Amino acid sequence: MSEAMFAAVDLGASSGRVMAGRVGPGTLALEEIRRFPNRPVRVNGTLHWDILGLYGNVLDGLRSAPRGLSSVGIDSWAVDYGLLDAGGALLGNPVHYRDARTDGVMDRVRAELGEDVLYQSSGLQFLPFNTIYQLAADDLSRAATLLLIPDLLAYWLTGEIGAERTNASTTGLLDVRGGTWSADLVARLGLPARIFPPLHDPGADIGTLRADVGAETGHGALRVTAVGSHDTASAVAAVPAATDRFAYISCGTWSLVGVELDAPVLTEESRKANFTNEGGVDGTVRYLRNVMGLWLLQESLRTWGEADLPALLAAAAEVPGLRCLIDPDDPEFLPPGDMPARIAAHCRRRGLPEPSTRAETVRCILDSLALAHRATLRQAARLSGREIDVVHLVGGGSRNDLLCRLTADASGLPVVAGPVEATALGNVLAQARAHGAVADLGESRALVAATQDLRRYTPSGDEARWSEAARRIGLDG
Ligand code: ADP
Ligand code: LRH
Repeated sequence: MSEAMFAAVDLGASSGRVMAGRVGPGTLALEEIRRFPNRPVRVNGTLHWDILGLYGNVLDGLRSAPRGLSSVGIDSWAVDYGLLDAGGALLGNPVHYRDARTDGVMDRVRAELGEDVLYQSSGLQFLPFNTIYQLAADDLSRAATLLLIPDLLAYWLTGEIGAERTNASTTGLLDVRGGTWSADLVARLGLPARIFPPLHDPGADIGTLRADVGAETGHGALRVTAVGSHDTASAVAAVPAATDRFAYISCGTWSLVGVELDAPVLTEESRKANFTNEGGVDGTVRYLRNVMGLWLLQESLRTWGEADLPALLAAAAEVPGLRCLIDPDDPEFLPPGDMPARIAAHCRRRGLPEPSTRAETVRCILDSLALAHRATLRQAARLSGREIDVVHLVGGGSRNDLLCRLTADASGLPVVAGPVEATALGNVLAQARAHGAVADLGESRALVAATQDLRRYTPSGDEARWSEAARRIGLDG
């Protein structure tokens, strides 16, 4: 197999990038073409994504990408969408999943349809921002088509309409067993069936760039290939695991903590633990739970107007550990706002010590995330029956040496950190497979393991101390 080059558009909740990936026998190399912040904008009280700004950056990135690409693939954060009218025009700017429009909606829908009906149908964890609850809060009267964010960008690039399955699995409206839109849930919720586009899998050929886009970017009739368009699906596809006895933490704005399975787990215990069965590449199941993640740190930095993350992390490493602790998954931390003040108030309410400096706040966040990682890894293993020998921590959070070390110590499991750009790699590898440059998921992962920078953390063996801390905040897993 000869070498080929692909472009990956990867839009995370905190930043986006366009990468060029070279793939061939023994070769997997990423080059960053363009990186840009992803800043939500509040307009008339509603929190939106700046979707045209993001699309403009994608076009700029493609313009700067090397010629000779075999194709381009797009992934982004999950659940959010744009609506098109009958003429194909975007109806309003997509709303951010952290907007308050879904307040109370999940509880109403759960009461009307029943938790068990929803879980047995979609296998999805209950998060207030799942697409299903956003649609229940939206005005769909003029909507002809619903497109999740990567599908919307693919539509603008190619003119083709469709829904990629891994991301569709985060809507709450995809049948977890059949992989088709759940006509039953759609009908019960009174949603218009017309808006749900035809589904396709990673590897599908979406189409070629529209002539005007080809001319503007200088890439002529470049093909757009479907990838695991849910960023977490692409990240998990690029985990450098050698066997199936692994867990992953896709660690960025969120920590997505779980295992990869062949079949969903839909037990009552799983539903109560709020574990999700999302779609992975090759029909795999991403059995995981959302942990609030580095959002807590991102929002703290934003509140402080602080830019020097490495210095802050170095200071946090000097702070005595496991003193100030929070439950990072408390819903009070979900919306944007003054995170350090919320963290202090959370501790105060529970009669726990409050962090008083920036370094103590950061240490509190990282210790608490490590405890949540520990609890979720244990639950994932117990609920799925999967034995775990190693934890692969990938994404931007894998650059955080302290968090990786604390996660190994807390979980008592070895942590392999990296790659940082697992999502973009998974995106490139899905395209490489579709174009015959890589054989399968196993070969993709072996290529990642052989070519990317990885660090290994061995647990300290201080189990009793972590167990005691976990009990203190009710995160014993
Ligand atoms: P997302 O895809 O959700 O936008 P990323 O995977 O890009 O998230 O990860 C972003 C996170 O990576 C940031 O919130 C930050 O905590 C972490 N990060 C980025 N750079 C560094 C660094 N130099 N050291 C430690 N952590 C870092
Ligand atoms: C991570 C992610 C996660 C979803 C959330 C909305 O970027 O896609 O998997 O739960 O964003």
